Amino acid sequence: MPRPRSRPRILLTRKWPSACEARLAGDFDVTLRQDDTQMTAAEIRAAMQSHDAVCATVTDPMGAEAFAGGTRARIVGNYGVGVNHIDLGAARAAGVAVTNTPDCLTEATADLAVTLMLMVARRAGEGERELRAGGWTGWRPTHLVGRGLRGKVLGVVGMGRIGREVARIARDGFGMRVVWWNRSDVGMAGRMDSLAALMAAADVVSLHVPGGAETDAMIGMAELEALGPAGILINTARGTVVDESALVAALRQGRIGGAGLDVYAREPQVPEALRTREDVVLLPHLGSAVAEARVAMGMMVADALDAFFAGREVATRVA
Ligand code: 8YV
Repeated sequence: MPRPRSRPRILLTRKWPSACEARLAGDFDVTLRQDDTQMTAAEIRAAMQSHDAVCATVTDPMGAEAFAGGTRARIVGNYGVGVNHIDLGAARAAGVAVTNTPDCLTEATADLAVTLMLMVARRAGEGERELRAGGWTGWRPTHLVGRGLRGKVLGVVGMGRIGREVARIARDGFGMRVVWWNRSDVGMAGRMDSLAALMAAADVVSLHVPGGAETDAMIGMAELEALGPAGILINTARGTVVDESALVAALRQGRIGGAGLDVYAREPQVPEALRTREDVVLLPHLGSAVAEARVAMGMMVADALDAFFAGREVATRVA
């Protein structure tokens, strides 16, 4: 049967799980970029002129220029919860709606923060690298001895959905005491008066604030010094939340004990000064990389587009 011509034209900037692509293809006239390369700002701008909806990801630069001078696109469906790569003010001014994918990736991202915590504390990355390089000479009592998490203090910075889930796992699963810091009160025990107080109280700090101007370089040398020489920093939020140069300096100078990172200020660039250190665990932005979560994210974007083009309320609208 020929497809009606009036179907909205939508672009997926990256390859999505097949089930999501198939569903979108059933509802819309879909442009798929199967080469799955990162788009440039100019390509995004052109896509906003040639499509009714652009389904973006964290790799797509959507600054003011993407919305400048009016666009054919009336909605950006972001595949991901973080929208710091999208100029929401410019979108609003241009009358373009923006949606995101909350909730469905909370557990996946929280689990990865805990994975990093354990990997750093138990020196799992060091051990794996040593073994693969053929350097393991056999068991010995003093080999790669790490630290336990039980009874230690976890400091959660940002008590949104993901921060709260990390706190729950740490408390219920590892017997950690949880302190937290957040712009607003979330009504749980352990609230600290300031970020400085949290950094000083915690053995492990996990970051769960959004990216963007408000949190840019929120963790600098003063915060890292307060965490102390045995302290561990975990970042699954956005790379820009941490001053990467200060982090490298703090690690070099022994001012903190280690770090577990999933995100970086200039992805996919990771400073060599971090890549060559044994006391850091580095993952390539895998927070939501769980099959079920990735399908749920795509379906959530599809729900948003269906509702939007049918003129219904969109539950996941952020602009
Ligand atoms: C996503 C994330 O996979 O949802 C987010 O904000 O950081 C990731 O886990 C990514 O943003 C895809 O756009």
